[in-house]
Amino acid sequence: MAMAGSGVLPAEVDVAVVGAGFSGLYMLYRLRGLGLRAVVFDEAGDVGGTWYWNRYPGARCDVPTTDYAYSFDAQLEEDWVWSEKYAAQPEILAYLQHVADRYDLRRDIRFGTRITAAVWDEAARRWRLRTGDGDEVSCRYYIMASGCLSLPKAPDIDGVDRYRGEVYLTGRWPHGGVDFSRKNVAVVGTGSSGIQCIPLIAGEAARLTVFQRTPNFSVPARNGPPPPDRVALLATDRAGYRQAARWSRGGVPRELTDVSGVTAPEYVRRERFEDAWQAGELFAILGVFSDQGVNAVSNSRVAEMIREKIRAVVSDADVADALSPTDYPFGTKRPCLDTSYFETFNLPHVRLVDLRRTPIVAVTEAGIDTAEESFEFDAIVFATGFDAMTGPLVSVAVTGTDGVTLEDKWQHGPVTYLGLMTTGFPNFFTITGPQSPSVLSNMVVSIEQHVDWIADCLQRLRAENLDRIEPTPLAEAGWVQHNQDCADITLYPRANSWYMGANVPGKPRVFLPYIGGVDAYRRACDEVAENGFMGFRLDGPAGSRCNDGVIRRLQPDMAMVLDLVASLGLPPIEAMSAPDARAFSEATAASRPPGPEVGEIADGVLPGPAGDLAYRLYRPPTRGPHPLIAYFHGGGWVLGSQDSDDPLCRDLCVRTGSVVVSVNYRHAPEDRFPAAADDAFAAVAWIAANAAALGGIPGQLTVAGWSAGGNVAAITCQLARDAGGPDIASQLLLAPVTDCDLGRPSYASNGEGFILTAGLMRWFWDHYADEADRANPKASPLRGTLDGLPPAVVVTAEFDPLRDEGDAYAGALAAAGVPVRHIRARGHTHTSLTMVDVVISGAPVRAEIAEALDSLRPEPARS
Ligand code: NA7
Repeated sequence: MAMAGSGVLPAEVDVAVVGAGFSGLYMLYRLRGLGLRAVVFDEAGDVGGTWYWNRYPGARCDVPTTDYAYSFDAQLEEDWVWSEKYAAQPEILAYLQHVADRYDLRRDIRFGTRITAAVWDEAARRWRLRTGDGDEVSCRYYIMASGCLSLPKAPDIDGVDRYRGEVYLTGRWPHGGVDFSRKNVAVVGTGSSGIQCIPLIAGEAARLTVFQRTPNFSVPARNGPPPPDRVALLATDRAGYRQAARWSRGGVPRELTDVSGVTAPEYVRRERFEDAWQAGELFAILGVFSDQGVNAVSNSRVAEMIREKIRAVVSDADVADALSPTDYPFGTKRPCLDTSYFETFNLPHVRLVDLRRTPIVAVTEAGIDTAEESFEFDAIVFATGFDAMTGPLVSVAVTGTDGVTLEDKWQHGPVTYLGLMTTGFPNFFTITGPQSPSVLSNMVVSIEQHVDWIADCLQRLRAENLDRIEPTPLAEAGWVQHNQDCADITLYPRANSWYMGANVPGKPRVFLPYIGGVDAYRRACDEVAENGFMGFRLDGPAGSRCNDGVIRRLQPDMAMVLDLVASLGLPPIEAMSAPDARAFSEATAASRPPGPEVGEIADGVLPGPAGDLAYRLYRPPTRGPHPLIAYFHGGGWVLGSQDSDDPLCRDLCVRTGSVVVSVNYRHAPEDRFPAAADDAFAAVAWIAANAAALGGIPGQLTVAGWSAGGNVAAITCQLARDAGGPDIASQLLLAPVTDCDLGRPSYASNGEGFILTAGLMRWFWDHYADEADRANPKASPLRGTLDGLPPAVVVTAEFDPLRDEGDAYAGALAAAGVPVRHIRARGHTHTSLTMVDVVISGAPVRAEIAEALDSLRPEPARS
């Protein structure tokens, strides 16, 4: 029998914690270990959190229980043996009760007590909490350990209160259980809770009607004894296994695949899928292909193979159809693990009502009315989900500095730093809060990480005689942006899921959890702590300090590419000879994704000043004539050719609806300055003269280039102006080399670690031009006269050594009266935008480039 904490509620404690589930129990354990005085509040009658409330038949975890367990005490792990691969609710609850007993935690927990309000008192530097009974407690630190899925969604169906029969909510199930035998039962909702309880209720009830609004993807759990391989791994190296979990993507050790669902042959796709299907694990089915979370084609292949499975099980084709999800990518709504879910619909007394065809009109006194039928039931089970992640936090009236409530601050979606704290609410922590990996990970691993981080933080504050911590607006805005960046490269925002807040009417549509991975997240939190709690303001008797900053500015996919490159330990290009460097860059190019399909690709040659120049032409699939783009590749005047920027040229062709003519030019060191610039000018003159024959609209010529190609493009525009032709309508300069001064700040900040290094740039310049020639505007166009040049789109990247000279060129063009669209690619590097279908976050920037080019075209030519 659960016991409320003994004695009177103390008026003052060091720390107050809300919630006595996995988070609250471990938090209390750590706080005690630090010698802090703590009290835990929980509305429930005992420990357990989620596992206290969700007692519906079939309730189980959906991460193997071997992994869904605390790792902080090896002896606890030794002593507790799980009976099943996916333990059922009573066993998980018993485990948490055992933990509470083992560490004597209950004496500091107030059960049956809800915290209704919390107000920050700046003068006292304390939180004042109020309970539902009207009691008050003051604490230095206030921690919400209230869970992500703990506040059931308020029933949003007309007439729910009118119904006279038995009503059950899966998230608030009666302790004595429910007897459905001989009853006519309805279940509303087919999320995890519905999918878990439906087969068991069907086994008991006389009749079962399932009301489904959105079909769900579900995989057979293949429950049974704990997987022997994992048990063996834990037995031989428990510590190593747990450490691997902490540094894994989802909180369960797993080898990541590099097999793409787009390019892998069908037999490989099927084999991988079948293995995952047999494994019966969420992370397996979510990781069949490396790109299924970000690429719609790859994703649709997994989705279709699951639909095949559903069709193979469900005997009625119409029912199979209704049970098959088709309108959101697989995984973007949380997939389920089931035991005989789809089979249940073959039973004669089970019926599926597809609410998309016949929506619920109202709940009546006797049952449920749909648009077509009136149903009567003895009992209705609502498995309609939760106000996820933010709901439990804003359900307490939390008032921070300046009298602002958390609900007000988060009215457009959660705003946090690391999902741990929020500006304006000092000393207030959330365990597995929004914008942390939380629900996308093995919760217990994420809980332990947060609890440990918070405990270590409180320990550091005490050691340094500080007692107030609050994130800065800069750090918080950076984290929110990073979360958004991570979500934006995935397919997740496409679904109406509870991850997006879309299940609760009126809730802002924002992706709630952090999707960058448990490993990446842990690294970020560790770095913050190691860098003097970067992004936090710390105050106390010892004074005040703040190392302000943004912990993650790079686009997340670019960061992954950089990590991969670093892990390969490649030799620097500048240590190679030019031929070796060329061979190396060709070899790397061979393995990249091809870029989008275009209408036609044709190779040709055009006359240059010192011989023919090869070109490759990309024609859009639409009817011509089209605007023309003369394009010059990157490669530091040393590397590359007409097809070395192939994916980018295809992308430019398709996005801008232009014929792209990518022209090769002579390379250094064989042909040094000004060979490249002379070739480019001659090529543009030839393209302009042959515009119609190439399928271009005469007078609609853009001169474009990336990097060194941007350099010769910019110079070509200057030469054409001076020569009185050819006629150039606009210029597109992507991360261009515009000046020989390598002393600009971006060389210092971005000169290492972002693929194009300062050393490599020096090597390029040395190959291309003598010192004496470098300041010549034919090498450094920033030093030329800029008035009278064609309108320009200049793109610079935040983490490019060439950023500042590109910025300077855009600024100087504008100052000279040239119309300029300057696009600053936030979080990107020199190479980001060329890495089509690898750095997915580059796509919106290329879309903006296409839009900018279009806006520079004369009116009639605009698309
Ligand atoms: P979910 O996954 O949010 O599922 C709720 C289900 O209830 C889902 O099928 C909803 O359809 C349905 N629903 C919600 N409101 C209505 C109304 N008004 N009418 C009809 N159907 C409705 O919650 P669960 O409890 O199953 O699972 C939550 C998480 O717990 C789970 O993901 C695991 O992480 C553990 P919808 O899809 O919104 O159309």
